[in-house]
Amino acid sequence: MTFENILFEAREGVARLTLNRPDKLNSFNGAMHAELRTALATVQSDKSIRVLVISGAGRAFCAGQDLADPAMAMGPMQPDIGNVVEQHYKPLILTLQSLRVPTVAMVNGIAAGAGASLALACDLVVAGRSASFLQAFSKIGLIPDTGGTWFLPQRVGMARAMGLALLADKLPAEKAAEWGLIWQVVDDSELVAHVGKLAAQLATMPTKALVRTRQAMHAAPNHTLEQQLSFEAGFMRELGWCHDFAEGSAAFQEKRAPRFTGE
Ligand code: T3D
Repeated sequence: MTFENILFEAREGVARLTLNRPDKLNSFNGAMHAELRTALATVQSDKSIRVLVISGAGRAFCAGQDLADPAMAMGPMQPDIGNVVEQHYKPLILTLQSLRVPTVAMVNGIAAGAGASLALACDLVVAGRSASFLQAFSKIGLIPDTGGTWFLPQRVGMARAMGLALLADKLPAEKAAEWGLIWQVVDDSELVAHVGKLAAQLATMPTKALVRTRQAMHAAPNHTLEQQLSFEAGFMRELGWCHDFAEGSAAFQEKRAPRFTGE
């Protein structure tokens, strides 16, 4: 599959999507959004894919919205930024959150604005030690969108979320891990190999169970404990009828490694 603003490849169960506008720090433009939709549709439909890794080309992960892209309704003649958010960023995040495979953000450099939100929308965020997270929005008179106001307080609590959002200071990767914003930080030189191993591991795991785990975790804040227990029971019922549960249980009894298929 050939794209102009992203790179996309799938091998051995691992799909790798790389934002590829390095001279613009991989900021989003309209064409990139269209290509992302196509790539994510492939991940959703290709059953051989068991995990998605998102990263950025060059020195950044993603600097958010391309502030110079005229097609994205910036400027006084087309001021409906809300429409851009509805048309591009909202579906991007909803698609990622409902994806049928686990997702990993490999944050190789700065993740700013909607780029930070993109990373936080992934199930696991692993950053290189020199990476950082920047809620750039208040610097240009906007709010943390692309799910930023949803992800931030859930991960780091209201006090830190407000500090990050209002003051728009860069949060270094190590501090982000310490605060629970992201899963892990590793040395820059080890990032690609580390995430490669992590992705290979996820690609052999019971995919449906991983995705139902994501869905259950995200549903929890809107449920009472009793509702959540019922919600969990529904997923357990479904998973109990799946191949991977039968295989996992059999492998345990037979004292061997399971061969999960994602089904
Ligand atoms: O339509 C809508 O707006 C709705 C959606 C909004 C969602 C959002 O994401 S709003 C937030 C948008 N993002 C930002 O405000 C971040 C802007 N960028 C920066 O603050 C800085 O570039 C960084 C802190 C991310 C990195 O700084 P630094 O010093 O490492 O790099 P730099 O020199 O600023 O940038 C390098 C190049 O990338 C530069 O181009 P040049 O001068 O070499 O030709 C710079 O203009 C370009 N670049 C960086 N970010 C963006 C960008 N170009 C377009 N859009 C960007 N967001």
